Amino acid sequence: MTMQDPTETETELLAAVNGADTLDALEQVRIGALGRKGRITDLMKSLGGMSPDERRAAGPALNGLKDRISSAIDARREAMETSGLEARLRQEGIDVTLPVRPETNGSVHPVSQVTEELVAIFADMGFELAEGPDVEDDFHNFTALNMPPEHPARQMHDTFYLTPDESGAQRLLRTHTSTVQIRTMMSRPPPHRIIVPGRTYRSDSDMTHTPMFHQVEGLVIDRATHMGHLKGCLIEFARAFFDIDDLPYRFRPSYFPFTEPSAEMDIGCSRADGELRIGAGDDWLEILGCGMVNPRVLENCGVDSSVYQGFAFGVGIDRIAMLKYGIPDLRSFFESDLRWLRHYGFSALDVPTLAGGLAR
Ligand code: 2NM
Repeated sequence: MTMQDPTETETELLAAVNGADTLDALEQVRIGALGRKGRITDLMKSLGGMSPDERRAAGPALNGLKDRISSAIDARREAMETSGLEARLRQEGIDVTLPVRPETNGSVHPVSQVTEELVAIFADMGFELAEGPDVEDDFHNFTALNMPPEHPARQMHDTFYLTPDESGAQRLLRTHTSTVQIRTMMSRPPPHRIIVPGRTYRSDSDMTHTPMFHQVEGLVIDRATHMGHLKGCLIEFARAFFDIDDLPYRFRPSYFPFTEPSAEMDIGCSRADGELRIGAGDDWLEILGCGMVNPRVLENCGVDSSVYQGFAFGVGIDRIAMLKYGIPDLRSFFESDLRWLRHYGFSALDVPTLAGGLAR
């Protein structure tokens, strides 16, 4: 078998590569050159019948030929693919009026949803939203709230203490959002009508307690604010939140260092067959703590308690979210399980209404 001049073969093959004007035609050229019965493959096979000297001369030349043809085919293919894509992009439009795919939507966490509902209800009653830092000091979290260092109520809160700051002052994670009521009363004169949602922390962890939880606290201070205002406001809130006009309620005497008198508010429910039903039955369910702000707290904040008085309250957001939406386990709130979120989460379009229900 006589070997064709590799230079001639190369010229012919390159012409064929550059002459191919479809991907299919280019593939035929590739098979004709490098396939099992291709021209270059044949030339490679002929090396076997050569003398060692001939092979030493022809081998590298053939390998070079094979590489150059391979590269030329790849380059040609790439050029055709690119220009094909560009042609498609020129030709095809995008329909911007098509709806987005719904499965890419996230959902609103029940804590966020209920916070929005609470804020909407109190905003409608004229409350102003106030917020403050999670990392606090002893004064705002305890002392100003009538809990001096030796006060036994300080042990009621198992507090997370941080390393002291540069000045040596003790820092801690706030155990309630009342710190923001203190900051508000110290920063401007009465009257006050604020609602404070936020994260709170206690060193506590079991079925019904997580180390981080959420609270909404409210404060109303004016010249003649009294217990009747407290009751009217909180009854209105509970009925709006649970969306039950004749929701039964009762106020039970209680104790907090920062209020006097203090109370807890219960709403009517039934627990027949282990299922909790709110608004009917002969059982009671605690939903919040409240009271008339202790005059000592007002004085600690520079408010003249012979002129001003008022009430405050605190609601556990996670707890009433569980009650309203039938979520059984508190700890599931903070596990970030997407299946749980898809089940209990809300659409961003579920805007809370003042009646407590959802509008879409
Ligand atoms: C509660 C219950 C009762 C409360 C008191 C104050 C402040 F700062 F004005 F004194 N803020 N929040 C309060 C009163 C909180 O939570 C169960």
